[in-house]
Amino acid sequence: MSEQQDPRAEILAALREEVENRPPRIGVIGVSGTGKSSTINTLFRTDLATSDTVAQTKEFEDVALSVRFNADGDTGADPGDDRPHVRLRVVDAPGLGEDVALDGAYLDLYRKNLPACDVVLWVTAARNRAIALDQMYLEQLREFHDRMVFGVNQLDLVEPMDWRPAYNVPSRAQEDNIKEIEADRAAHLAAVLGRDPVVIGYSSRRGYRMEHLFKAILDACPEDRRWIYAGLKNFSHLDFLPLETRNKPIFRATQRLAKILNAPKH
Ligand SMILES: Nc1nc2c(ncn2[C@@H]2O[C@H](COP(=O)(O)OP(=O)(O)O)[C@@H](O)[C@H]2O)c(=O)[nH]1
Ligand SMILES: [Mg+2]
Repeated sequence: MSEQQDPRAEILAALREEVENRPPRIGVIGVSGTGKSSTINTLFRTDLATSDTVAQTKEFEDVALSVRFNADGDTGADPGDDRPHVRLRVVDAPGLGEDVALDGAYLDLYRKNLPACDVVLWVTAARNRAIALDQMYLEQLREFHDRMVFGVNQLDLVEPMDWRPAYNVPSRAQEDNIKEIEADRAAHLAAVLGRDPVVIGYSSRRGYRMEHLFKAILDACPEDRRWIYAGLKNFSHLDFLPLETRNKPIFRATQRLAKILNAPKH
């Protein structure tokens, strides 16, 4: 069927136009140092400034991305190939709680910038159990509650800090603590939100559970804009793994085994 006769072509053109004019926009906010910029860098292979020591993000940084997901996890592919591109915008925010003198202005910036975001990811850090600061800020950002999902980052640092690098997963003991941490944060956040929040534990440094986080972000998009995100769903969990992990012999061997086991039987 030629493109002219195909009614789907017309619909696709309309969709394309809407995405061009108002691309999907994801806001990433939360307290300073939780790993907002790092999370964006891991999810989208961007190069936003992060810092081990002082607050680095001072302005809202609205980054236009053209993401090309790697279905096979191969980053060495020819950039001219025809894997699908997805356009979206990600907004990196300055962290709250950096200094009491800055919070008022930052909250104003949040209120100014967040209305343009379809989804807001609120990042917390797993080791920080003092959630009162987050609750206080959330009280002041009520109008955005319905589009928020919550990330608990830095799972690799959960006690007893015995991450299993060969498999890129937490130890059994960490796993138990992670469950408790997620349940605890969910309960404290629910008290402010008046509903059960979506809480996703992950590690941006390790590239662990980034695909869960990404799926939760897509699912949190308001109904009327959700279709715009449909094109973003064609990614593989391998897209979120750091190259370092993907290149580990044990990881490659596991991948090969999975391929053999999943191969169609004749
Ligand atoms: N161990 C660990 N450190 C992380 C993780 N994510 C971020 N960090 C570190 O946390 C610090 C603050 O990160 P940054 O992205 O600048 O935080 P932001 O202020 O929220 O943007 C940096 O030292 C990061 O390397 C993680 O998953 N695990
Ligand atoms: Mg930052």
